[in-house]
Amino acid sequence: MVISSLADSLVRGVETIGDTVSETFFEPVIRLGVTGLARSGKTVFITSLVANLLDRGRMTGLTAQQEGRINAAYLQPQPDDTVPRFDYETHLSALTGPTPHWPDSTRAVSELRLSFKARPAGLLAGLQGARTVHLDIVDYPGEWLLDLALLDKSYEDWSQETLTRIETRAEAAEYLALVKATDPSGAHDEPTAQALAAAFTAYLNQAREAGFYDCTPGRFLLPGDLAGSPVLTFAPLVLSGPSRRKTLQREMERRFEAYKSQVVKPFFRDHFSRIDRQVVLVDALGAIHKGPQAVEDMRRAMADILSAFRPGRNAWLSQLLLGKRVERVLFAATKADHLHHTQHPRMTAIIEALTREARDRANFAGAQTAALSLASLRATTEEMRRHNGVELPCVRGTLLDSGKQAAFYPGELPEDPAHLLGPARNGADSWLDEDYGFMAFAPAHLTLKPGDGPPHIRLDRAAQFLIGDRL
Ligand SMILES: Nc1nc2c(ncn2[C@@H]2O[C@H](COP(=O)(O)OP(=O)(O)OP(=O)(O)O)[C@@H](O)[C@H]2O)c(=O)[nH]1
Ligand SMILES: [Mg+2]
Repeated sequence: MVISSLADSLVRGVETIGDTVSETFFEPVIRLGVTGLARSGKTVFITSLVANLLDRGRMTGLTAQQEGRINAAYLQPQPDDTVPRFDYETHLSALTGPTPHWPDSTRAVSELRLSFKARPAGLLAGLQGARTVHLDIVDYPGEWLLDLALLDKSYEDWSQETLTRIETRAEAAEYLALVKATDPSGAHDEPTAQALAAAFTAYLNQAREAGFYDCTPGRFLLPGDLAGSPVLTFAPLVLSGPSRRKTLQREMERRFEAYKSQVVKPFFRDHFSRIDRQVVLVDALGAIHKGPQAVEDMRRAMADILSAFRPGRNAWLSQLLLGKRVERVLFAATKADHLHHTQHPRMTAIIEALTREARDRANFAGAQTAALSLASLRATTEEMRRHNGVELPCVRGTLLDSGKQAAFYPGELPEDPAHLLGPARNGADSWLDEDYGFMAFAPAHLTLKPGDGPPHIRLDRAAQFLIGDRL
């Protein structure tokens, strides 16, 4: 334990020196992390952000663009040779091709480098010519941040906490029955371990479908090339004391520790520790549609995700970061094109309230935070429709299922976010006053003017907060 954290901080130390030297003498690099829970809109966000930074006609909210200081932007080979490249071209052609469709789910970390030639602002502008600034965008699943909490736990604590939490969930019934029939002090045999892990993974998948967000270990849902390996073949059991040699419990314990050291730690060391700016995407509308329990669960998951940005709580992580911290964190409610713009301020108030606790923590750690609602790719237009004598602010788009055009009114979000978050916290089963609809729209057919990126809502404001000060 001691040796490994020492080694980690050595690696980090060498890297820090490397970064500083190149930043001072050569070209500044901004590492932007993009995360969010599954389906929160990460891939669409990065694709549209990059397209709109390459063709900046719709980026007037980005000061450097408004001041005409960006001479050029272009894609470059990324610095990390072992991280998959973010497949920008494929995702863009899905969104903007002749038959527009949403990109496929992505299940791992990926990276893309975009470089700018920009003239500095203010006094330096007259003295210095254009300089190069690199933006390295790193896409990674938010579920991986939730795993940070595992580092402080023993297998025994984790088992007990997990089983208590899922006790009353219908989705867990099958798994819990299997646990009951399992003797952890029996001899380890692989088929039993595999059956347990498979049943636990099935529970996690169902729980996530049902709107629970506390679905860790994160890699069980997104195994990538670790699928089927021992490091993902463990599960929580009812334990009654320390493990003995060769038992199922001892082997599960060993694999849990291996998951921590060989899956969780490398992610924080190789990716998380190098991030300067972070955007956390939240599909708040999706959660509101699912109901109070999903909203409360999402609030908790956000607080947990954000504990990674207050590393003081975790000794291993603080040591790894050596005082380096994420400087800015943006919380963005995505898919705002599902709402008429008159409702956007309410959406933003909800995302602010939903992440309040988490934001207070990040502020405490010295990072600047902000919240906004955005649409990475606007798929709708707005219209007012008369219904039972009242004018309703609607959005119109192509329905994903049928391909038909439809106008849609999602329901009126409350002015005071507490009207949603209060019942959610108190365990309400359904919303009292409103039902919130959610409709999946297909991306619209686009004909872009030269110099314009895909249509969006407030993507330029997001970019300004995240990188504007460095351009
Ligand atoms: N209307 C609308 N829908 C969006 C927008 N962004 C994302 N979506 C919807 O959300 C879905 C998920 O978006 P992705 O960008 O693939 O989300 P992700 O976080 O990368 O998802 P995973 O890779 O599965 O974790 C898309 O398939 C769209 O249906 C948007 O700006 N507007
Ligand atoms: Mg994705």
